This record gives sequence, structure tokens and C-alpha cells, in this order.
Amino acid sequence: MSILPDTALQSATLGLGGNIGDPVKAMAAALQRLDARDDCRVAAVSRLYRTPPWGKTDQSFFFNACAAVETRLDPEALLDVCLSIEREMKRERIERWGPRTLDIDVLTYGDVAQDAPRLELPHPRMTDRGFVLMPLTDIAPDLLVRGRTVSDWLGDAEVAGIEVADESRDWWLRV
Ligand code: PH2
Ligand code: MG
Ligand code: MG
Repeated sequence: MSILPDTALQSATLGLGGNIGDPVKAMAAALQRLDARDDCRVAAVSRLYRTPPWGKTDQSFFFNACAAVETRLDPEALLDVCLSIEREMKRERIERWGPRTLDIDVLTYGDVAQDAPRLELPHPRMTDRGFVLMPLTDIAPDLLVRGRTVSDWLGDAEVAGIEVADESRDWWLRV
């Protein structure tokens, strides 16, 4: 795993979600594990949202949240850490866009724009998903994504049915 020098601490944003088992507990545990690493610090966490399923609509509501992390990991290494946390939490995923216990997506990494096969940055579908943009606006409203701010993108997104499930920013420390 490649580690960047101390001077190259980067800010990345993550999207978390899940809709089977106890997704809130899984998301909280995932954030705690990330924060416990010495190459990642959880700098901000959004409120917790309850969101209607997007893409494949005949499944349970999701819980979603976003986090900002400061990290010395490069983008692919950060993705590997997220995927290994998903595995450690015994992620179950039945089909694409279908029910899952825990999903952690790397949304942005600094101002990196890349089309790499393993990791496209910014996340290719983040700008049309209310369940990403709403929590992301809590922590990074002015972040530029493909030339517009997150809160600008949110203004054009479908947000019907999205509700705040926990107003606090420390829900992930209490679960
Ligand atoms: N994730 C998906 C597909 N659909 N819908 C909601 N509301 N929240 C999600 O996190 C989600 C989804 C695939 O990653
Ligand atoms: Mg996803
Ligand atoms: Mg994913």
C-alpha cells in the first residue's frame, strides 16, 4: 500500500450507505475503523439520512451519510481500505444497485479527476444522486465537483422522500 509523505495530507470525501441488517451500526463501525488508522482521520461526518432506494426501487429504504477524511493514502489505497472494511464488516451484496449491508464509495479525492478503471474520480454518478448530495452538502457545500459546487448540484437533484434520521454529527460515535 503506498503512503504519501507527511506533507501530502489530502482531503477526500466518502459516501456510506446500507439497507439490510443494521446499516447504521455498520456505517458507524466503518467510520470508527477508518478514524482508528494512523493514515486516515475522519474530519467531518454529515447528519444521518433515511433515503428511498434509487436505481432499483423494490427494496428497503437506505440509510446514507457522507464523511470527509484527511489521509496520507493515495486514492487507490484509500479505496482498498474502504473495500477491506466492507469485507471485514461481512458485507453482503446480492446484485448491482440492490440490497447491501454496507457500501463505502470514494466520492472525491482532493481535486483529482481520473478515469481509471478501478476508481473513477469524482464518483461518476454522485452529481445526480440526492442521497449523496444531501449529506455531502452538510460537510462540503462549496466543494467543486465537475465545475459546480455540491450545493449547486443539490439544487437540481431529486430529493423527494429523503429525511434526516439523526440531526447530530456524532451519531457514528454513539452507535
Ligand atoms: N446505493 C446504491 C443503489 N441505490 N439508493 C439509496 N437510497 N442509497 C444508496 O446508498 C444506494 C441506492 C448502489 O450503491
Ligand atoms: Mg454505492
Ligand atoms: Mg460501492
